[in-house]
Amino acid sequence: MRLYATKNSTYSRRVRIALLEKGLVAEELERGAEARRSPEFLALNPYGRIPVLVDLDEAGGESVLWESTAILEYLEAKYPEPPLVPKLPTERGTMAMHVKLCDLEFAPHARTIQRPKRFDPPQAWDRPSFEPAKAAILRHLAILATQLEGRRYLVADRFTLADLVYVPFLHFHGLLELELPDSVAQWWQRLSRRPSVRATEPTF
Ligand SMILES: N[C@@H](CCC(=O)N[C@@H](CS)C(=O)NCC(=O)O)C(=O)O
Repeated sequence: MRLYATKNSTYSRRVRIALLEKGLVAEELERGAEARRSPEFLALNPYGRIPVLVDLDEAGGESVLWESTAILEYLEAKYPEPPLVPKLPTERGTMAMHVKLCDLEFAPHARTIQRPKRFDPPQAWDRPSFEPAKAAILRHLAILATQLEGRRYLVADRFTLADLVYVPFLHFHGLLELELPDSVAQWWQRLSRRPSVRATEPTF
C-alpha cells in the first residue's frame, strides 16, 4: 500500500491516523505542492491533491483512491479490524452525518484561516475572509457542543470516523484563535491523547 501525502497535510493526517489505528503500514511518499503539479502525480489524481492511496485491488491490479473520507471508508471495508465504524444502522447514519458536516461546516472554514497562517507570510493573508470563516466555525462549534453534551465521543461512545475527521482541523484551534465550548474542549483533550493522534502531529 502506498500513501501519497505530506507530514503536514491536514486531510492526509486523517488517513495516517486511520492506518495507525488499524495497525496498517503504508509506504509514505511525500508529495509537496510542486510535486503535485507533475504529470506523474496528476496521472494518479487529476485534481493534484493529497492524500492518494494506492493499494492492490480485488483482481490483483492497483486501485488508486483520492478524497480522504472515501479512503477512510475504503480502509474500513478492506481492513475492518479494529473497527472505526459502528455496527448499528442508526449509529452508522449518525457517523456519516458528522463526517459530512465536518467537511461542509468546519474543515473548509478552518482551512480559510489556517492555511494562509501556516504557509504564507502575513502580508499575503486575505484577512477580510477570516471573519466570516470564523463566524461559520463558531456557529458550527456551538451545534457540535450540544451534540457532545454528556458524551465522550460523537457516536456509539467510542472513537469512530466521526471523531477522527475533526482531529487535523481541531489541532489548529489555537491558531484559529477559537475558544472551544466546554464539551468540545473535553472531547478534544480526549482525542489528542490517542497514540495515533500524537504520532501524526504536524511539525508546524
Ligand atoms: N476533499 C479533499 C481535500 C484534499 C486537499 O485539499 N488536500 C490538500 C492538502 S491538505 C491539497 O492537496 N491541496 C492542493 C490543492 O488543492 O491544489 C480530501 O478530503 O482529501
